Amino acid sequence: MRTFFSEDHRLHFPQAELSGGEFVTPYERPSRVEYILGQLKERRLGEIVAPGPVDMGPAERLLDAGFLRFLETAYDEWKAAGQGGEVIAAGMPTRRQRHDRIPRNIDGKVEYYCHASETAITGGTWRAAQSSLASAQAAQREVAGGARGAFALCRPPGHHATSDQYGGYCFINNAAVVAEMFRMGGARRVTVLDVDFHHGNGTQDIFWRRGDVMFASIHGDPLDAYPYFAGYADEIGEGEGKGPTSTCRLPPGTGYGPWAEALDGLIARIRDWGAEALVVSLGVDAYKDDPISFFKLDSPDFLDCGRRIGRMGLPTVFCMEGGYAIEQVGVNTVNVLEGFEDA
Ligand code: SP5
Ligand code: ZN
Repeated sequence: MRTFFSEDHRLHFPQAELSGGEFVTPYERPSRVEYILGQLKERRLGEIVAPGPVDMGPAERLLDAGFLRFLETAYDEWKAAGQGGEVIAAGMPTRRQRHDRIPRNIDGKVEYYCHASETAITGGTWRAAQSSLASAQAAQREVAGGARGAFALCRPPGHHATSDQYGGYCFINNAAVVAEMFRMGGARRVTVLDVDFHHGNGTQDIFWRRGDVMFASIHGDPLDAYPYFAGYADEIGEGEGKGPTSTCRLPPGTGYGPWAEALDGLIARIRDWGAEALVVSLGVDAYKDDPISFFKLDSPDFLDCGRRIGRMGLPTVFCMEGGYAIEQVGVNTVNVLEGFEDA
């Protein structure tokens, strides 16, 4: 299968992530990509292609216009206000505060549009996020054109970004835009299957009231894991969206046995529901040595995971999400893709 990838991801590299009360080098860093590219080349998975220009049309259909405009201008406004560092939210609208007023002040706007302050915006973030989306879109076009699968090596990732908030290292929800593009292309039902360790709160939120896009996820129990305030069993969608949302939370220390059982459960639901296209939010932070996660998958397990996804027989776009055990992120990612191709 072919990989779509843009070097412009490098434009997003904040110096700081607030973690454990300290500023650390962000876990989500450019070198992650080098390990993935290394494995793709070594194992000859297929051609690596630069995407064409981003098409903001589908993103504008799905996401909030003010939010997109904010992402584009936040860093310049921050600088214009005389602030020297990277854009970091110091607070967020909380319980019983107003969510219906967008501040004029840049600090206020940042707080309004952010849901997790570990994520900083820099001068290159917007262009990097657009290049990440461009890769996802090129992969979607490849599959819509008849390929069985394609890999979007997206960076920054996307699944925590909602229609109007960034956070969790994510700015534009690539997987959600790909799902929307499959719909625009005529697929009647599309599933986003999220195997990243973290619950894809952004994707779930975007399709909350939609009956045509199903969100399915296996993730660390939000009682114990980020994003903490989403990913519980009673989150099943609303209105026309009530039903297809199907997620599974698992406790600290979960190994591949129960994880694969959960995956099979979701796969059965996706089949019964009648998805015609599949978008995989491919995070490999379920890996046993991931520094910010607590599942215990080993590298060969990712091959098996890929085979199970491949046996679904659906046209599939893989969008890269998380995975922070840097030296293994390439092996684990390409294992999923190779397993998919084997099936
Ligand atoms: C795409 C993705 O995988 N996003 C994950 C965002 C996780 N954000 C919270 C990270 C918390 C890191 N702090 C760990 C402290 C270790 N002692
Ligand atoms: Zn993750």
